[in-house]
Amino acid sequence: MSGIVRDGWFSERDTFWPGQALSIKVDEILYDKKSNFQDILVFRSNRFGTVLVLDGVVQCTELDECSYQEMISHVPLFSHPNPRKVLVIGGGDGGVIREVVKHPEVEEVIQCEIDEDVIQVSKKFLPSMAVGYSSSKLVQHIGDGLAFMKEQRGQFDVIITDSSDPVGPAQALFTDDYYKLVKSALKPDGLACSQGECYWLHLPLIKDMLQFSRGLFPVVNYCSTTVATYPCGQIGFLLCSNNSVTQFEKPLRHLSDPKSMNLKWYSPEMHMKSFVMPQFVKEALLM
Ligand code: SPM
Repeated sequence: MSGIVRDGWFSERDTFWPGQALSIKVDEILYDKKSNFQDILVFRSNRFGTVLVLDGVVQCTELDECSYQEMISHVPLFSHPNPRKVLVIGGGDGGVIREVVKHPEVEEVIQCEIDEDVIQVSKKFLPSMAVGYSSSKLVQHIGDGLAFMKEQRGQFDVIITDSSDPVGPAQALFTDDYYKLVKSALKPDGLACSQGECYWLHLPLIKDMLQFSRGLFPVVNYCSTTVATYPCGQIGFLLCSNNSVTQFEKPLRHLSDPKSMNLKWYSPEMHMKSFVMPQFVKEALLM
């Protein structure tokens, strides 16, 4: 069972986090339709601003999206010495594109998003995220991320997979086969960052992903951020590099002027601290 709106409250109920549900008071439903791939719901909430929900699961809210979009983008980009060509798989709301194009080194961003309706809905209701879509650096493909990845070889400095959870359309993006494709789509010194789920809920899944990634890449790591409207308030990112000298925990380049990048969450300190894990996670993930 997925999220529902009842008596003016949205509840995020899902079998992926049994026995718990975040609820948000709905002030106005702005959009509620089924696309070819999923249910898309957008509502306005006094507490969190505009909220985007796919298949009953919160993807982003105006209040707390910064902690996710900035970390999934800037941790990998600041770990690369010269990220010129970037691929974003998913990220239909546009927030990751918004962050990636802030890097002057980035010359081209290719996005592959399966659901064009999410892009259109974001342009209409989430302009502060969709602003990235006006960048001249962006080349867009509408299609399946896995199929797109099969056609790429040794091209990208950085690949960011901004997916929903591994249920429905995004399931394939959490598999060994997908990471093999990521590896070969990267340049020999390229690196990747993917939505890496929550350690309170999905430790076995994260463990499995780390295990198969360690068999493919010389450098693998996991970092964490807090997102108030995600289950348990935590989500992680899986980082993999083809380059054996990559040290994800230490940003390679520093912001000359943090204000000019209009950052709300990311800083070099947040970058470094995001790799500090609780003891039970370190033990489970052999970090
Ligand atoms: N650009 C923002 C898209 C967000 N993609 C990740 C959404 C994850 C939502 N579920 C979190 C559940 C944690 N187990």
